[in-house]
Amino acid sequence: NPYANDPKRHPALKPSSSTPFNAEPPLQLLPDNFLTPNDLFFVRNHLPVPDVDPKTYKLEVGIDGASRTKSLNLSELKNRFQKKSVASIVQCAGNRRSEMVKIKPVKGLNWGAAAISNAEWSGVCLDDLLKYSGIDIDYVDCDHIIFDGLDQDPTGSKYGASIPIELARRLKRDIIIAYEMNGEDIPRDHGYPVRVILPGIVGARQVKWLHKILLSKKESDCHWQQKDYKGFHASIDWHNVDFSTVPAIQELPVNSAICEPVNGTSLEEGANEVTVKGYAWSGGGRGIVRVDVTTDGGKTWHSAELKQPDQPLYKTYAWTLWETTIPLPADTRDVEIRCKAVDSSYNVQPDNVDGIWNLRGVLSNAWFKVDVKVPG
Ligand code: MTE
Ligand code: MO
Repeated sequence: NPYANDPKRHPALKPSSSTPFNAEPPLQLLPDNFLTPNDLFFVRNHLPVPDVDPKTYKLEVGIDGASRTKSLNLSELKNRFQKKSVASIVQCAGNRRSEMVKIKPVKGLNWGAAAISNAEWSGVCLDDLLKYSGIDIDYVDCDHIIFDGLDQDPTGSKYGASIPIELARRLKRDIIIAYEMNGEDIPRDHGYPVRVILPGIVGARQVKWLHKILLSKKESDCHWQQKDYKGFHASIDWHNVDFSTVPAIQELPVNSAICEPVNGTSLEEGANEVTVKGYAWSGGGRGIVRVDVTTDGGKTWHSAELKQPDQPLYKTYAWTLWETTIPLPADTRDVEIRCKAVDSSYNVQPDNVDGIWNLRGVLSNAWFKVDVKVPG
């Protein structure tokens, strides 16, 4: 059993698969903490968790085809470079997939809306590491940066991913080769001892158990870069899909969810208002400028109070938690609460999931819907 050596997990995590381990925290717990506690942070593993010995761990950095590569051990990573921290979420492209499944089945884990968590990551700036390795990211003649993990399946094939060099140039000093998560060693499930943090970018590229950084003319040839984590329209299904026609998902679209009240809750008898809490986030460092909430199908909108992270509007990598107390319609016992977020480019979430359904159930970011009852 290749999973026998997987770490112990917090009992509150709700698994969507146990081997490999994939789990999300209870949605209503998310707004309790700006930084999600490490043991409640959602887990997305494609393979068994590798057991990495920090004494023998090495990170390799190089250019594809060039003979010289730099190799750094953990203490060199910790001591040779300035330490930098960034608060950044990790969100799976499949977050909220279960809402797409209700329309038509898709292939993938049945995630609710908590396949997203926020942490403060600390480590070395990728840019510093590349400079130290003799590579100037602005001038190097490469098109992609490939990140390889140490986790592998029984046939030896490994997890890996890449990002276009243009994205890396734009993010520059915000890309962290992280060895700490919320001030502690990164837990095994999240990539011990080292993972890459790519703020604003989909979870799938933020390779855990990182052992190699390779600048290349080519993308990662890994399955999850080439044949997965891409978006299509609803008339493309498994019989006619050609994954080579669209690029790999990188920056994620604007998204938000209501964490409280939970769908199906009965509010207090005769209640005439409700307190609604949730999260919002957008890709590419785009901050959240508004979260709109309605209890009457969108006739009346209320602006939620935003707890903005302490980050510039165009470099917002952490989530925005929000809260609002709004009146309930007087004439009904079944109340439909909806929310949508707007980011700094004025991108807004689509009103329903029908128009964005896709065979892998990724990029699910329609208005979030919670139905509650008001007895009395
Ligand atoms: N890195 C490795 N090496 N192996 C993996 O399976 N999963 C990716 C990414 N990095 C993965 C990986 C995916 S799809 C996501 S969404 C995030 O890690 C999840 O990170 P987390 O488990 O720390 O929440
Ligand atoms: Mo993911």
